[in-house]
Amino acid sequence: MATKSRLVKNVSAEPRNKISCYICYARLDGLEYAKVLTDRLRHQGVNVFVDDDILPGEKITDVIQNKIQHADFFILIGTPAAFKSEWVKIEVQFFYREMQRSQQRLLPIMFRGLSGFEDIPQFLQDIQWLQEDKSTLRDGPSEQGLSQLFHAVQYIRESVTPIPTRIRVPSKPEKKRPLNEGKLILVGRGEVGKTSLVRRLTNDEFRGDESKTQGINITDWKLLSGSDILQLNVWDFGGQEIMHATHQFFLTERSLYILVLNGREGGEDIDAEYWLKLIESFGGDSPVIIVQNKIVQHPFELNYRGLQTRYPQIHGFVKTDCKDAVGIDDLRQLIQRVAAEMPEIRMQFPADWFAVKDKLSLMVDDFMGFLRFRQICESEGIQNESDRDTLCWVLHCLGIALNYRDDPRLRETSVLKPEWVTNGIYKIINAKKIADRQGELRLSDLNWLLPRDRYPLEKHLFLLELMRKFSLCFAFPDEEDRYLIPELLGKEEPKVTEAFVPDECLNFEYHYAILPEGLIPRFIVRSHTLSRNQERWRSGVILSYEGCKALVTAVTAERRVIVRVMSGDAGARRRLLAIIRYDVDRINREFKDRLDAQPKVPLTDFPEFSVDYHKLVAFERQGVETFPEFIGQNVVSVDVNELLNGIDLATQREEASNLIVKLKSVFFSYSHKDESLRDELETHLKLLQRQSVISTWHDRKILPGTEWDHEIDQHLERARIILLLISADFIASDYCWEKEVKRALERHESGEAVVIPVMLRSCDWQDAPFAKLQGLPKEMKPVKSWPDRDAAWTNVATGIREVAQALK
Ligand SMILES: Nc1nc2c(ncn2[C@@H]2O[C@H](COP(=O)(O)OP(=O)(O)OP(=O)(O)O)[C@@H](O)[C@H]2O)c(=O)[nH]1
Ligand SMILES: [Mg+2]
Repeated sequence: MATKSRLVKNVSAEPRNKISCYICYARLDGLEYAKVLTDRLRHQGVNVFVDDDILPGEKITDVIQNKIQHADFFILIGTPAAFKSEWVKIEVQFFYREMQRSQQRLLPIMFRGLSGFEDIPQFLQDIQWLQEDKSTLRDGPSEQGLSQLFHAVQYIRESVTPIPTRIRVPSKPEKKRPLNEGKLILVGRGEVGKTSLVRRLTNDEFRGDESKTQGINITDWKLLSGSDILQLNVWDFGGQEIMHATHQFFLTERSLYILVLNGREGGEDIDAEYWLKLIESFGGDSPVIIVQNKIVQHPFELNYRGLQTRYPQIHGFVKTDCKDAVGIDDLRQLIQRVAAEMPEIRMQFPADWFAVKDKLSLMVDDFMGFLRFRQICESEGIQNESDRDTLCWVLHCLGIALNYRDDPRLRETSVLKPEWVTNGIYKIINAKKIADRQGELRLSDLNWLLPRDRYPLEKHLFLLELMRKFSLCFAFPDEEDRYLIPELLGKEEPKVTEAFVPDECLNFEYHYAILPEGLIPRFIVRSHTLSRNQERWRSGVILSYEGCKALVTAVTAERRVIVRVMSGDAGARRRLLAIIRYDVDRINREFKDRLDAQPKVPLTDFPEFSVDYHKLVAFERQGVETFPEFIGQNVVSVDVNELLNGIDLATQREEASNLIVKLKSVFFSYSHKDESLRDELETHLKLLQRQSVISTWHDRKILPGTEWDHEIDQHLERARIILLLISADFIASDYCWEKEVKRALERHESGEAVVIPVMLRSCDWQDAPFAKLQGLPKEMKPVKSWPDRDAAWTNVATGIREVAQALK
């Protein structure tokens, strides 16, 4: 008993300004950590109680209870053994009881990479744990962990007000203050006075000879809001059209937009709509202020109410003149008011977030990898992943480090210098050599297009993928390193289009509610084998197939895509149209039907009038043979069958509606050296795909990140038809030979699949194991040796169709 009272007395005798703690741990796996932690805390002047200073003869539970009662906080070393230990359980129970009565704090520590936490009591689960690496159990607490603990101790020591029972372990004393920083973006056509406005707002000066802004100018502008200073990072974009393409990268959300308009050329409301749509699509619901500049020289009015109804994010209109300093104060005040109300600008920002932001603002690099960002965050004590993500997003919106984190192909890189992106992309879209190649570019072209010191190899893909995200380029299907840059195609429609007189063509149209600019470039990349050596321009393309030619062109003003097929025989024309429709339908689906595309069939005698394709098909199913249509001043009778048969034969429409369930999967086994021939064959098989006779698969369809050999195996196992594309390279390829051919022939033998050798190039194949199989094209004459390549492919496609249709 005496011993007990001595101990109690000792404990109580500790000076009250000395912080005390109790360390709870399991000997089995927490001893090392507890020992080092005890030393380090004692070294910091903390009075530490552990259970090994119990004297012989003392009643253990009494002593423990006493120590816990007198500790300011309770450190729990949460190892798996701890949660199974009866002693730990008792200690935690004591603490829990104590916690109800007094102001004790709990500091639990957990170890990453360990399991066995299923038994944690509920009250421990909803508390912030300090995280350590499991290696610290062997090596002792990390410096990071200790510093967090010391912060917590400090926090307790400095607190005057009663401390909440369960404190969150702060990474540093959690001092937050408002960010008071935001991004102000000026947009508008060239020479409307954007730069002049920035100069007036920030310095109150005006230059009559302001030069055109090249790219982007960024200025810091500080303005007073109550007792706070707000910093706005002002982004002033060059307004010339060539730059619009790259500006979209920087039109971020949660920014304040100033749209500058002039009244000189008329059509200001339309101009306003154009920019407001652009702001809306990139900036979301960011606030917008509309400035009517040069108002003294060219006064003009806008439909305020109409605009504001359609774009509720408009926060006001101001008439200004930079030369005469008219309206500048009003604009300044409005900016200040709107900015001060933006929650993003006012958000509470922890001290360590400020530290990261300041570090990044001072960096001279053009870009930064995600790993580097993580290191910087960690060095400032930001460990938590979701904190890091939020900070990353805020830095993006502020324009300090742009990171397109929604896109897995882009999120690894943050752009620190916007001109790094814009200069690189201008170099690409201004390359004459690429323009000469009809805008086709390979990833490897960036080696000579871009200076290596500023654009290292590993960043080339980032630039192209960024362009792709913003529809500045389009990837060819199944060839991830090959792109089309529409900017490098001519704008003007070539003269050959005049030959496509509607009366002499097979006509088809798509009418759209919204016709996106990227539709034709998307179509070009999909159908590229058919437009090789033909004309391509920004809004259209000529295709060639089996002796016929097709014109596919977008008429932006009417929101239509027009298809005209001429020459060749009727069957070939229908086949080409079917291929075109297959591709256009696929693209329309990529836009998830937001475009509301309506396929239309122009009337044979009045090609300027068209009827709904789906309506015709429905009439046909219901047995309606003719129906009246109002044309100009007259009513004409439309023959359903005649009109539809011009597009595709009744038998094919029937097949299309019946065959879906019987779709046969086709697997291509080929050498990568024959890629372009495989491409051509696939184009010719589109007709069968459109009619839902087959679906095709080859290894270029493997998504990045998947196990390719597993994918290949799966598709090979599932295929009903296996095409062996024969050439000397195919025969020489070990993989094709040993894996694919072997397995294909086994499946053929067992009747599960049909193997068809397709002779691409002449080679020695007579002794090959597939020599006894029926091959294509006829007489096994290599596709490359046919004088008419289309005829060879048609022969192959017909053979495949017959096999597919004969399969049950
Ligand atoms: N009279 C008058 N002239 C102006 C005003 N604002 C700008 N200017 C003149 O208009 C011309 C274009 O002004 P900028 O400020 O360079 O226009 P910008 O929109 O920045 O042009 P870009 O950088 O090419 O997009 C310059 O010669 C300016 O001096 C104005 O309010 N009144
Ligand atoms: Mg300018």
